[in-house]
Amino acid sequence: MKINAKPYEFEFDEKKTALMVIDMQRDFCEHGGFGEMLGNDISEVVNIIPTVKSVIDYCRENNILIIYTREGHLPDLSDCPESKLRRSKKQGAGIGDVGPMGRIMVRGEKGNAILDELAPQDGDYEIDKCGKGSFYKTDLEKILRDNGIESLIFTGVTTHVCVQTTIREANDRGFECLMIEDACAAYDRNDHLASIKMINQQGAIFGWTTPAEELTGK
Ligand code: TIU
Repeated sequence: MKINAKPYEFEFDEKKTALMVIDMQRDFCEHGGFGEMLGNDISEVVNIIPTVKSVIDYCRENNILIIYTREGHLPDLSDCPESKLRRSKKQGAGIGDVGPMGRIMVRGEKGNAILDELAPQDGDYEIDKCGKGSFYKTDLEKILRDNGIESLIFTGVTTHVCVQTTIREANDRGFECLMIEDACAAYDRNDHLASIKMINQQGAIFGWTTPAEELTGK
């Protein structure tokens, strides 16, 4: 299949493609979550939820493998670098402390969960990660290789942090990456727009970008 994208058409085989839904968690998308506690306005992120849903629905209908990620830490915080812990506390959002949605950024807590309206279903993969990139200390690369995946479609938050870090990691591992522009968001729109420019420059240096309608037809 070929779709319009920047910097040129993106070609992929649905059977060798996976959809990545990056960190669409309460912690990044709802009031009282980690993202807001860090000092961000969540409105840009809230705005993309229906578009992310439309991309997920399209992928389900077309039997494209769906992989969800969640950023969070083990309850004993043994997978949280001291630097990340220290900086989170300095910002007033101490990882492991009790916040409005349970222990902040801890796996299994309310804030760590994927939004109800985008909930994973049987047959989807769910990956817990402790870093911004989805490959770091996870089974993601093995899952992709075992499923014969060559291309990745990206949705999620935040564009310039976890989405772009994962695209860079995937690109270095030889995957063809397509970022869905209006199904990704940063808290600051300028960071989002800058990320799009970084990804699709220099003849797809990290990958391609396109609006959701080019994929879903909606
Ligand atoms: N703070 C911010 O922009 N993002 C994160 O901390 N994590 C993700 O991007 N998921």
